[in-house]
Amino acid sequence: MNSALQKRIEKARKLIDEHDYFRILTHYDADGICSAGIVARYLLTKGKRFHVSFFRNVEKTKILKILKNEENAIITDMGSSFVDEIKGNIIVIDHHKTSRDNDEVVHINPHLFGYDGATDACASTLAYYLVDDPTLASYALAGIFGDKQYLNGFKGLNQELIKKLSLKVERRLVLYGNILDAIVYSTEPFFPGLSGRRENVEKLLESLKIPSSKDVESLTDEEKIKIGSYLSLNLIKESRAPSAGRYIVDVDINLGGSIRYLTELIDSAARTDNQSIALSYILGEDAAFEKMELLRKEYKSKVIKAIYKILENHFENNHLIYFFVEDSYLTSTVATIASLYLFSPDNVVISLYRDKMLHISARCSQKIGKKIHLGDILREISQSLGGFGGGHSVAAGATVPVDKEREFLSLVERRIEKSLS
Ligand SMILES: [Mn+2]
Repeated sequence: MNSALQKRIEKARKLIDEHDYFRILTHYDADGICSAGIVARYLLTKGKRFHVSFFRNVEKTKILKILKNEENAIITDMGSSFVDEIKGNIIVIDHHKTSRDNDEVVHINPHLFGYDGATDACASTLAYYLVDDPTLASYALAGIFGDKQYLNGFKGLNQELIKKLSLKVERRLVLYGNILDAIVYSTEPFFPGLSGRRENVEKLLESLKIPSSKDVESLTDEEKIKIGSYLSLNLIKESRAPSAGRYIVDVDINLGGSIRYLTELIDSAARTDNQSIALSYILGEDAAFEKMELLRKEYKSKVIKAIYKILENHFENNHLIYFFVEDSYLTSTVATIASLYLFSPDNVVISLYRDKMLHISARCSQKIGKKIHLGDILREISQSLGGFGGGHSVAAGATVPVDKEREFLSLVERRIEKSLS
């Protein structure tokens, strides 16, 4: 880590040492929960008090109002976009693209120090460097996995963290627990015809002579190869993402259990509006684990239902695929899954949800992300239509007035077409 960033982090530690109570404001997703949880746990061990609030969107007006009434605050996984509008005893730990900075608060963002916040560090990585407590490492990793920063290898501060903790990055079958449930509830990868189709999975296991009561961890090597190759074949044959088959074995880290699985649990709590259950687990409440497992099944069932609908019903243009979802929490999850596992990596995938506003979540492959910056595109277009948005090169979001739907889509289509042809 470079010394300028190190200095900022020390400044943040000093600010924490000087005060007894902090209001913590964070984004609601896995990286948001983990970064806030890491910081909260740190405060707890130092005998300090805190109050955590989760935000679905960066609701600037609401956040500024809260900050006005707080002496000390820590904002994680957001905040950089309005950092020049705040001052006081505030620590901002964010990794979203920015060039804004402000000496009147402690602003920790990798973009200001020569790192790329899309690949080199997420909020949880930075929170970990702040607390430097190996017992909290699994949550830093869950944040990294949650923000998909393991794709194409760990880089920057993420890689440094893994080295510092001497962790072994392995490749494994990305299924967990009971083999039958593992396939039935799998969304990453999503197995067309098997995910959400219990009877089909039962038949498959029977034909492969694998007892459906077995746990993935207790399968013999031969059984693992049998089921693994069947499933990757299923992906190659049934999915339109030719590379989807390779995801059946993927990167994981074993640190008191699979980090990928822990990430799914925290993410499911986040997306069923049970952020506090995941937070309580990070704070040491072991019983929350089982609750998260139930929430995972509940959430995965919803996601799977939505995916079958999308496969039947989506709109397709040259480099753009878009579809609607019926639950606002599904918008970004389903966009990610569709981009990785359902459609060709030559497409930009856009997931839409309508209420009083149109909520947009866009994803593309790293390959396309080298030619276009979805965050910039969505920010510019949404702002021109009276909305807001932004994000990373390969993952972004926006919100525009619902009557601007057609205009929004045609502007995005034109921008993408222009950049990719
Ligand atoms: Mn994040």
